Amino acid sequence: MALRDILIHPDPRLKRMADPVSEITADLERLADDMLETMYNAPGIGLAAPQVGVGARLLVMDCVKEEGAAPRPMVLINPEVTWASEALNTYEEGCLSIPEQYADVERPAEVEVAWTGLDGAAHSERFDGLWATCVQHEIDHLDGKLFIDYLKPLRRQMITRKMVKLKRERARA
Ligand code: K1U
Ligand code: ZN
Repeated sequence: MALRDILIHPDPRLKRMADPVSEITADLERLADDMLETMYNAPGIGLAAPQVGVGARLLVMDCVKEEGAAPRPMVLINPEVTWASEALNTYEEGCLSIPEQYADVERPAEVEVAWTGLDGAAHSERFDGLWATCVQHEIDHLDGKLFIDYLKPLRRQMITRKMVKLKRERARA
């Protein structure tokens, strides 16, 4: 397993629609392992392949937060929201591609998601709470959408300027 570099916004690779995965290969298994390690190391609760520069519809997540609880690493290939609740939930979201910036985002409180697992089997599950927020945030990444795209243009521009500055500073260091 290896840590992968996480792309920082703005980057054109974060704005592209990711391609469906057509075959589960050893490379894809390695990518999923690396992404889980990168996510836990960050630390984060989710990570989508475009964030590590891979334009494939694959995401990982683990929203278990309770101290001492068993982790639940999940790998979702070609995930699709098949049902969304009318009830909405607001959560203060962050993003590993937009470090240290947080904002309230309103999304469906519950979603049902269908996906293919690393074993090639079809899965479907209803998510709520933080899991629902996270899986929608990650599927947005696969569609080239960031949580700041839900904000007013001025706030989005301010955050983007901060990220441009951060990238410039990191490049100099
Ligand atoms: O996709 C990402 O950039 C990961 C992101 C996922 C996410 C966070 C909050 C709401 C929706 C989706 C993160 O993991 S940011 C880091 C974070 O939230 C966190 C870090 C350590 C402990 C708990 C949470
Ligand atoms: Zn994100």
